[in-house]
Amino acid sequence: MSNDEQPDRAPDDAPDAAPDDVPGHAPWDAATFETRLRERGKAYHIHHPFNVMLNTGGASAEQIRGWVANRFYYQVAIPIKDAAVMANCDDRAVRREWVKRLLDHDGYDLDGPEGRISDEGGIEAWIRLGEAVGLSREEITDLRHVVPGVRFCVDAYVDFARRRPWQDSVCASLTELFAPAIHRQRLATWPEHYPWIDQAGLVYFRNRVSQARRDVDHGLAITLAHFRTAPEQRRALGILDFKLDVLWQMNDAMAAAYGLPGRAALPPRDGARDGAGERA
Ligand code: AHQ
Repeated sequence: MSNDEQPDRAPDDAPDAAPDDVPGHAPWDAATFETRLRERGKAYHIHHPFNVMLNTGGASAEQIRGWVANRFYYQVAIPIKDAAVMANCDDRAVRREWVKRLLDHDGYDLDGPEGRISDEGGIEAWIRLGEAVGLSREEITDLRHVVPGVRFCVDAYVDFARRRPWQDSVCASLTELFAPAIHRQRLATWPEHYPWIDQAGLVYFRNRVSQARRDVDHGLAITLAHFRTAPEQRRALGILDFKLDVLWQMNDAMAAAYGLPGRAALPPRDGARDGAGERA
């Protein structure tokens, strides 16, 4: 069953179902709809055991390096995903705002009326995070550490943005409703738990706190305005559930590869790729 025919992901017996969640009910007003979206935060990957391990000081240097190297694949996919959203979007005002997300990650060098403005971008900042945790630029950027499960999750997200109406991708980006908390959590805990990591490497998280807020203000307004009928609003919850699954499953794959407290990592597969073959 393709995603497009996928039934609403919010089953009527969902734990947060309320009488107005049953088919045929009237659409939620904007405040209620926003509350329903925010209630999904219970499934956000801040609660995943791998993230809890990272942010409570339980991670080894190898687990941190594995997380940074694997999440790099997600980071470099974000501007590609956002370019797909823009390619599908026929609304210039939306694109004028959405393009900021690409620039946040890819960086820019622009000649403005007051002279040149430039920023190295979030991808470069993530590489600096990688170097701060002991990875080389080369082993970060050649993706040698990215495990198949992370790759599949990220590729599914990019493919979603390429195939679905741009408003669906705007809705999917709303996992960032919960992102400022996870970035603040890292900024608050990593220096104490991992003093060996140069704090200059944490600048990505610092930048994302405000960028995520700006993204969410824009994405939430579009989502609340676009998904109007009750079935559309339930479908929006299903889209958010899909993206929450993307983030959660990435952590599952990293936990399998690098272990959790009290749980050993799964042995690497025999004949693991040596990088010689071109990715399909
Ligand atoms: O660094 C992150 C980022 O730039 C984005 C863009 C946004 C999207 O378009 O889906 N989501 C997102 C996220 C980022 N960081 C994640 C993290 O845990 O560091 C969280 C993730 C998100 O909440 O979707």
